[in-house]
Amino acid sequence: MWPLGLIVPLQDPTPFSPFAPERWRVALDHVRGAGFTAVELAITDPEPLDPEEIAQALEETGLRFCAITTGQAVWKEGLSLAAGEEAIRERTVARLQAHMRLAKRFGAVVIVGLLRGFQGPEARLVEGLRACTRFDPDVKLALEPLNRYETRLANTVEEALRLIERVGADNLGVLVDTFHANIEERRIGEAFRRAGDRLFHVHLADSNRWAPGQGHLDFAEVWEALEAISYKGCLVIEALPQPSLQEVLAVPERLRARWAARAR
Ligand code: LER
Ligand code: MN
Repeated sequence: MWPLGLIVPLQDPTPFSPFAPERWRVALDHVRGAGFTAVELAITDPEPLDPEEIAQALEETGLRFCAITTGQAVWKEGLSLAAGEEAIRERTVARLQAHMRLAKRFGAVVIVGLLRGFQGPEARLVEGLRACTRFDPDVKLALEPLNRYETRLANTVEEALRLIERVGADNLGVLVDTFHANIEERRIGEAFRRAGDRLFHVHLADSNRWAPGQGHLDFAEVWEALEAISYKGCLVIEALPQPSLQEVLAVPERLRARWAARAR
């Protein structure tokens, strides 16, 4: 039903992907081989990357490059849209704009997760997001509500939508991650419905950040809500490779069987 993706890092390892960045081309083959049809690339800094090489690898595997996850630059370089220092805010906006240049060619969504920062006045965040949305109105940005233990800025869909309204741009939407929604939202299904046509991207993980089906989250509620809002984007598994990598790679088969059973 929905294209299903996995995360592949290109430059720095991430706990949410079982693959090593230096073997990203082989990783794409594994992703495809497991039945995924899309990929989210984890990119710290797009400047040194060769878009041609990425395009070629994607063409060989037939995978859709659906989103760029950008948060690794927080740990590596201390970037933040809400930072007190103007120079850091400027570097963060420039980095997101570089992501947008790469994303444009592939129709990928640029994710604003941890890059927004841990704390700071919302006005700084609004200003930074506005500078990005205006940079290229044809590239979509997705603000991801993150749980309270990761940031104080935009923990819920409602808070993200309020910020988006203040920014006032059609190319800024929401990424709902079921792991965060499970912590912060009253009802997960309601959160997806509230996002509605502003839902630009989805991360799937269970209550324990393991693959869907390995925790206690009710995904039927998620599928119902996605159908109700006629969601047309991708679903990307952002899970720890627990209890095993095999469980993560088995997700496409398991989910497709479940979706087929729902459709009957
Ligand atoms: C990023 O997509 C995310 O969900 C965060 O929890 C990463 O720290
Ligand atoms: Mn996420």
